[in-house]
Amino acid sequence: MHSASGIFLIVRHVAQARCPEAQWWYIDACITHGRYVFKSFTCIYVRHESEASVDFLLDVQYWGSICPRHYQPIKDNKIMGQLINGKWHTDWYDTESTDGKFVRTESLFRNWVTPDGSAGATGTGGFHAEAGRYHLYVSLACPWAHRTLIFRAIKKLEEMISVSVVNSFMGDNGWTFEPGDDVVPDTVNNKTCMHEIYTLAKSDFSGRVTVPVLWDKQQDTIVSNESADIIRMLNSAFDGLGAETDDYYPVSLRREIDQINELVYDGINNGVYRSGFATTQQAYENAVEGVFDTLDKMEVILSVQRYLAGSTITEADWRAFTTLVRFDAVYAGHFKCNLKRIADYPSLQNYLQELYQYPEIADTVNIGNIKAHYYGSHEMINPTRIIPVGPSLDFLMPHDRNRRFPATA
Ligand SMILES: N[C@@H](CCC(=O)N[C@@H](CS)C(=O)NCC(=O)O)C(=O)O
Repeated sequence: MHSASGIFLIVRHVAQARCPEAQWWYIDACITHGRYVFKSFTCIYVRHESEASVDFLLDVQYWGSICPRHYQPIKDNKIMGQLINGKWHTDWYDTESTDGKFVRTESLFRNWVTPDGSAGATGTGGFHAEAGRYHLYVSLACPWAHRTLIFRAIKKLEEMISVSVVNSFMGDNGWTFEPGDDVVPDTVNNKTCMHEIYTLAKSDFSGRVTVPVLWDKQQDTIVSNESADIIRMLNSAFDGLGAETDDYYPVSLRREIDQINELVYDGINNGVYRSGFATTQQAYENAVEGVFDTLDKMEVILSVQRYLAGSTITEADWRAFTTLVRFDAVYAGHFKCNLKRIADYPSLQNYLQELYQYPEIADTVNIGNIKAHYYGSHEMINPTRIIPVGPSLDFLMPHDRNRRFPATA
């Protein structure tokens, strides 16, 4: 195939292995000027001039001198998306500028629901706690979204806060409500993709489209997309409306909880992602070392006290739980955190069983969905998308935490 200028480019569309339309593309609009350089094989992203918003992932066999405005080299066949000025782009996390390290981006909607609608720790006011006003968008696979489902359950907020559950597969369009196992469609905004919820709230939104999202049905906007904040709202804002009044962030333990949260967030919540998404050996090894240092520390803490912040269960335990419960099923294998399993840590395993058996919790855990998401969606880690059969897990085995640490009160 030849362009008008005689410089040519032959490419094959490889957007997804499952794409039924895999075919050869001829992108002459991208070839503008310059020296003709032969290269044998590489991958590039090309944005076709005539379809400014569409990125093609191309497997380039021969390429001429391509206008730098129209391509950016990418590392691998990695697809995942984000919004840029309200437009959806399929980009994987950029680890090139950080020596192969995965760096999590900050959540951008940081308002708070409060009992009287006054502003919370960040953001603006106007989000008064009311039954039926708020909606949660979650993934059953996501450990951050799982935190919010746990708080909705243990605070008995199911009747007050409605929920939509995305499809476990996160592909070209990011999180979607495409029909599939466990999906609870978006009956609030009737959207198909999670990125449409973000652009409903902010039409020129730029950033990653993450779950969980707490949506305000009254102002038609996102209150927050930060799970750490959402669980604090659920912990107290609805107490006056009939929520369970147990307090998982009591004033007397805040210092201990904050300290544990920091250790657990860096070490394991985010640590397993830093391991799994690392793209250099060094970044991976550093991350894994941090994960197991932290698990070792947690094992020591839990061998002398019942919960992470002392003798009372707190949000610190729920924040650790969502990583621990996924660990042997996905982080040990898929994210290569494989020095040990949680099952090899006696106190952590015993503690994990206790938390799993806490009222309302087991129903929030869906290991099948978790495995389907991680092994099925991260094509650059698991190109075959084969989901391992094991490990066999039994979180219902009796624990003896109450015998080892009897209540003192
Ligand atoms: N800091 C956020 C992180 C949420 C997050 O990263 N969620 C992941 C799912 S486990 C996600 O939606 N990722 C999509 C993406 O990064 O494009 C929170 O805790 O709420």
